[in-house]
Amino acid sequence: MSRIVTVAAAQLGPIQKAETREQVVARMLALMDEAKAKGADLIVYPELALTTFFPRWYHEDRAEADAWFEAAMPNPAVQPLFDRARAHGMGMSFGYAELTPEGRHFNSSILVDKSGTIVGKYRKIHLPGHVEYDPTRAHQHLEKRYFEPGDLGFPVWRTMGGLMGMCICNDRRWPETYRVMGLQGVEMIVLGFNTPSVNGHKAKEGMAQRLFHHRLSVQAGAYQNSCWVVAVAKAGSEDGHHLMGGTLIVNPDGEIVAELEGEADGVIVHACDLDDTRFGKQTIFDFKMHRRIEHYGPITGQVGVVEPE
Ligand code: CDV
Repeated sequence: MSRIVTVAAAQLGPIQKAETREQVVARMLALMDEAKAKGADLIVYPELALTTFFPRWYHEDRAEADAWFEAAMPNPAVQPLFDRARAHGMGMSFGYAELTPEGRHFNSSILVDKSGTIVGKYRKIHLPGHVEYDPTRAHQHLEKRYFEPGDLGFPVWRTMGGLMGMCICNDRRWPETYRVMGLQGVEMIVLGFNTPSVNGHKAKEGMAQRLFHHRLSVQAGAYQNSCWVVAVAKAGSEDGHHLMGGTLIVNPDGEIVAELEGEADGVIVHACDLDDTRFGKQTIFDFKMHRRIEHYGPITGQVGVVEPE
């Protein structure tokens, strides 16, 4: 048997501060058309796809940052994405900054089915960075200032013929992210990222090592939970701040089956057979057979390290 989801990982090149939602959506539509021509039935865009990666900019008045947020989804600026995806019979996922009616702020992503209905929402749980301006850093990373941690857990949705999950950027580095979805049988995880090509704390950790850690995290998550992972970058220089690329698709054996070269807008497409997840889930990672939860208490019982006496 096979259950194919032909997925397009749609990388966005840099988005400058001055670019409007409408300009970005026009680029996303061009990628969607390219994905359709290549046979895709699901397209995945990056984290915070509609704007520049604004958490690098410090606003003393927190409310000023609300200009980067979407108060409704869909809204007039993004409606063309929903309309085109439905016309193409294509599912879609993208990240955006969410401002709720209650005034709460999240770094969110949505999953839209082929009829144009939002079937899933995820709010980023592992927020990197800091709250206050930090002069010791090469660049600011103020996600902890502008967002609160996600409050929806790591859900998995039965849609588009499979079991689909989402996470966002820094979440991909944490094994708990994948395992919580793995325990719901996830078959494909889609995620977007904005990863500065230099570590703000460690200048000598350059792009090669950053890309290595990215691949390592995603490949391990895919293999250890026997699922597909689609990881999509926003890349290139945004107003002088460089983001690495590394858009890729990983199979349930943890192998990279497609990877995009370069830092511009671009699409890679791969026919992912969701039934390829079965072998790993039924053998070495048959959780019911092999997990030993009596020894996993510290995973949920403590946050930091507790060293022995
Ligand atoms: N947007 C992110 O979450 N970026 C982080 C960086 C700051 C390390 C990442 O994990 O890629």
